[in-house]
Amino acid sequence: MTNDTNRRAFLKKTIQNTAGLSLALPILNSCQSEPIPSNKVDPTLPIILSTWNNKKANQAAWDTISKGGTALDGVEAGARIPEEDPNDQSVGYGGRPDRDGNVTLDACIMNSNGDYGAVTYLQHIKHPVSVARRVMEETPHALLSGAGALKFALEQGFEKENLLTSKSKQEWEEWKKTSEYKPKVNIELHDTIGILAIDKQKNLAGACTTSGLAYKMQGRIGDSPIAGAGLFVDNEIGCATATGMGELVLKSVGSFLIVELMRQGATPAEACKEAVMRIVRKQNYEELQVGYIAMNKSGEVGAYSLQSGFVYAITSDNQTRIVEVDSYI
Ligand code: SD4
Repeated sequence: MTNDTNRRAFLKKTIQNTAGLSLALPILNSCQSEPIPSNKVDPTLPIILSTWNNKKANQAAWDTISKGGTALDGVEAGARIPEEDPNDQSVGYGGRPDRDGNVTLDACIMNSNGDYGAVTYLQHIKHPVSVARRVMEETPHALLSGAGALKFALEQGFEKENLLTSKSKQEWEEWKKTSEYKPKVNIELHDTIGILAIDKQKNLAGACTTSGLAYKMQGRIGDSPIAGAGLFVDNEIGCATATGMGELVLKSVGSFLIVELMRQGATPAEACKEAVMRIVRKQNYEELQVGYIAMNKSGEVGAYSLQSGFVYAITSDNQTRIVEVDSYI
């Protein structure tokens, strides 16, 4: 056996032992894959996919892309909807604070060129997704955090606002009476938005924005603003995004894993399921939720979650449906 043959045999065996799905062989050819040409207009597009029941966000993304916007414009427009909704207590304005009463926001965005911009621990700015886009487009950096992110946002003309609504403040004050912290499946009323789009030119983009876990420790950052964890877009292959307990997603680099599994030939649904199964096999997930959604370059979509109760919103042909997602438990 040559060295190369040995390496291939080893890789094949290792992948089969760890993946649990029959997705192994195409990885051996991945170095030879050609970029898929992406300049033909496809009349069945755009398609918008987002976590949870984010119908209004999908509609905003659809409207933006239908009027000639790019997939990137669409996901930004979509993500801004829950960010400005005071009743959405997982995102932007109205988000639940950390245990010290600070509303701290995490967001990121990726375009079809593989560019990425993000903010973490951003306070006082209603639209972190738009600041993330400015980081991507206007700075030599990819991620700005805390005071620096706020300074940059203000320099860019974003307005400083109070994001703690009286409803979220009241709930936090109630919580402080016991200060018991135990994240639990779906009771956090997750509605963090991860939003993916493919436009008529078959270009992909994604965004993810959140106020993170309610009553988290001060300084805690979740998966949502981290490339490869809460979001990943590879315009040759597909895109994926996550919601739920960010620590589980961070430790398994879930969205990157999903895109790479799709590169190896998995469908979006198979890839999401395998990313959840990695958590099941390696982490302590009891009572915690993680949900993934994904879309490939052909506009095929899929999803899977750790626990039941996860839904996604899909918009195509100007119609939005809410779809219940299969789960491990
Ligand atoms: C986080 N993944 O900060 C986010 C929370 C979330 O719906 O998705 N909530 O861990």
